[in-house]
Amino acid sequence: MATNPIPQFPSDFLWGVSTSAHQIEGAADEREPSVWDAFSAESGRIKDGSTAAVACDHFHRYREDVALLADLGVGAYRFSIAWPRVNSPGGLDFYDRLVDELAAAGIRPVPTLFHWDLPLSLQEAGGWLNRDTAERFAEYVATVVERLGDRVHKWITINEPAEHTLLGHALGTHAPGKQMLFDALPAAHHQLLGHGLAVRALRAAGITDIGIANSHGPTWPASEEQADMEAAGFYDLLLNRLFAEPLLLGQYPDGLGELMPGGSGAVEADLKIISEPVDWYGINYYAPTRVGAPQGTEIEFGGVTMPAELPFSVREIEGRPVTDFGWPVVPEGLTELLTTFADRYGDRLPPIVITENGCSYEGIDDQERITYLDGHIRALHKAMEAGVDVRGYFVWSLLDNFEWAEGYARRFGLVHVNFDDPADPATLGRTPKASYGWLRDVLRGQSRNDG
Ligand code: GBH
Repeated sequence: MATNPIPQFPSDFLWGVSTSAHQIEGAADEREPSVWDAFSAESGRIKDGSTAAVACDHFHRYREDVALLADLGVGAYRFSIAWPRVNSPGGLDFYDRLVDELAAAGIRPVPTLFHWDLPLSLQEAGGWLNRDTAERFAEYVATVVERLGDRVHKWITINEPAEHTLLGHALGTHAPGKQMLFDALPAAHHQLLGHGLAVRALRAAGITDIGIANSHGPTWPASEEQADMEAAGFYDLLLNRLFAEPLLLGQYPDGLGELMPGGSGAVEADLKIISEPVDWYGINYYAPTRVGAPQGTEIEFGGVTMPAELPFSVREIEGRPVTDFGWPVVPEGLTELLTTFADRYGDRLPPIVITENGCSYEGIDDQERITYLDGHIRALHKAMEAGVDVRGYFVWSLLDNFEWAEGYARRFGLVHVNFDDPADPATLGRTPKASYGWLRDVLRGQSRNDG
């Protein structure tokens, strides 16, 4: 366990925790269905056969959860707004109440407008493979900001379009369960377009604090052999550059634009929208990925099966502790990622916020989570000392929750949620873990300027 105090961060540094709507809210019968409801209902999709129909029942217990945030001492709370709920009568009322509750506790709300739970009706019209979804997204964003924009100043457009493309559309292990491999690229383009249109809708409503939450990580080649280096470069292209460069540079890297719908002319015009400046750039970091040349076989990795025909193969990072999910614990990967981004994009890179970082471990006395967070917060500080402009850090997650295809089997929370026995009155009871107390002490140790 860590004993040295965490170094001091700037007094206006934003400390927070993150969640997402589908993973915690429950109350599925009080909103339209989403792609995740349909996906979870198919047998074999979710490892423990569960659904998020009730999840943490945050929809009904949000006051208790805000009290946990207040006691933790975070300055900000990142949650997501469920588009299928906003589509339902009175759906925005819930977020209205949540935002007021947060304000009363002095916690800054940071909503994400899309965290993977697309309304099923839009999926039936083609979902993110259909360009129209980007336009519908912007209309929905305009409705939300009209209602909440007087009290919510910091916004996130979309969460991890890379993972939603890869897992949801290329490999099919997440909703909407498409296995299209490289034919999934239009889903990436339309999410990026939706992001750009959302930025415009938020600007039109006077919002001046806008970011995105992109999944990024260093890609480590399996060896220095040419075939491994090329495969790793390609993985870096897909995970990092494909999503950073249209936003930051207004262009797709390495000819990927030609694979996007409408041909290069249409893509050129869209890139003007996609590269609408953001005020900060959000990064979700979990671990680096070691990548080598294809091995001609299917590979099981980090809970995902990768087909043999991919032009790369993901390899194990050896000699590291791994989380319950099997992801390696590599804090210095965060320093490397941030300094690499600063080198690559220079002046084009806005200030960064770490919008997610965390790990899955069992148990309430979660010393491994403390070690993980301690290491990553120090690694972040190191990047800042090296000159990278980072303005905030959000832990994934406040609560144990519905971890997508893993169901309730993976616990990322600072707070334990009792999912075990539906007959027990203590079901869904919240118990702060050791890491919660640890983080509270870390936050108390930071000099604060809450202005
Ligand atoms: C995020 O996705 C999501 O935004 C969030 O909803 C989710 O609950 C949370 O993370 C935890 O999963 O096998 O070592 O190569 C994270 C996407 C994809 C990041 C898999 C780590 C594999 C690491 N993750 N990736 S490794």
